Amino acid sequence: MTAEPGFTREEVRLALRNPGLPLEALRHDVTPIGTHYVLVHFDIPDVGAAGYELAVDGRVRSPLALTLDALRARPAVSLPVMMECAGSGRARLTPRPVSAPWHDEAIGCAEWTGTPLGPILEEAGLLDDAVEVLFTGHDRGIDQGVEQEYQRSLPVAEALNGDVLLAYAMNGAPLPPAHGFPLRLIVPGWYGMASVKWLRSITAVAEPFQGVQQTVLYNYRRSPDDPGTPVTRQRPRAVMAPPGIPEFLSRLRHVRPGPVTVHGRAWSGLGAIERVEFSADGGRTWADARLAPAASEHGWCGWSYRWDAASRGEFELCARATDAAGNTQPLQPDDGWNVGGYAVNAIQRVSVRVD
Ligand SMILES: Nc1nc2c(c(=O)[nH]1)N[C@H]1C(S)=C(S)[C@@H](COP(=O)(O)O)O[C@H]1N2
Ligand SMILES: [Mo]
Repeated sequence: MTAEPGFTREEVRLALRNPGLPLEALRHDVTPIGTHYVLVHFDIPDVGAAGYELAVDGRVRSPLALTLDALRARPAVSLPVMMECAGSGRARLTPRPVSAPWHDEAIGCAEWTGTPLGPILEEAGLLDDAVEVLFTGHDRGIDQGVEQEYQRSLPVAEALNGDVLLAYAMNGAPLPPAHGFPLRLIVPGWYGMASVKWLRSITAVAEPFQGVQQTVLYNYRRSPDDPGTPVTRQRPRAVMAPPGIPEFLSRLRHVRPGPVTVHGRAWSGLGAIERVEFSADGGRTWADARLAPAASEHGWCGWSYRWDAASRGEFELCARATDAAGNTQPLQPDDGWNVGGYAVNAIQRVSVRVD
């Protein structure tokens, strides 16, 4: 289903259930709990810590059942991880796919603590015919006419990647209910759909997973009958904290004449960020922003630009990131149009009045 130009009641309801990062929170290296975006497809399931057990099964030699205490007793790792919903930027498409109407705010960079998945899979012993590892949540619902648990898979090699975590803490505290209590997957560098929350089971499978969240949703399709390809890693993106002060309703920014330091964050799941550029004229001319050294492999990196707001008037501020693999951001959202509106990483545009 697609819509334009006004937002539908369904989109407004989804937006109220799924808050985004208030962009002023880009000032924090680690996104505070409560400002990190949330995306919950169905309902937050009622999963307690007592009696919780994670099943590791399917094409393995020795199936496992792990309690939370057993998971906590394993080696622990804490990683800042830049998470972004693949629906980022969808709200700017024409025609607009009807789903969570994200603009730029489906982002957050929390510090996740958990135990690496790889050694658990090795302990269970993946059989030779295992091609993917399927992750199933405790949440259930109906989408595309199909009743389902929320499920996504990873190819075996990605699941064995050392930085994939089974996380039980966010910023040092137990996972909040909306973020997957008591246990979730964290897949650094991938769009958020891979990081399955409220984990119930991990199943090695001998055939590629064909579920809705992989083959219909979170899948790049040019038309409804295009088989498409599953969405995987994050495309590069730079986002700025809008400078000055906002007008309540329009969100138009007001700044005083003179130098204005504009700052933001950038990331890519396809290579380290090598360059961030800034434009004050809607993307016609660009200048290099200053990049802070990357603090961690899977976090975001800070950038800033000293903009000389010398003359009064209206300006359209933009930022653009480029990664080490040469990927960058398109100027126009519709360049990335696909049925579900995924990974639309067109540049952000912030209207500012200097007065
Ligand atoms: N079980 C389950 N896991 C899930 C989801 C969900 O609805 N159910 N949403 C996914 C999507 S699409 C995203 S973008 C991230 C959002 O994680 P967050 O809410 O912690 O930011 O969780 C992913 N994991
Ligand atoms: Mo998402």
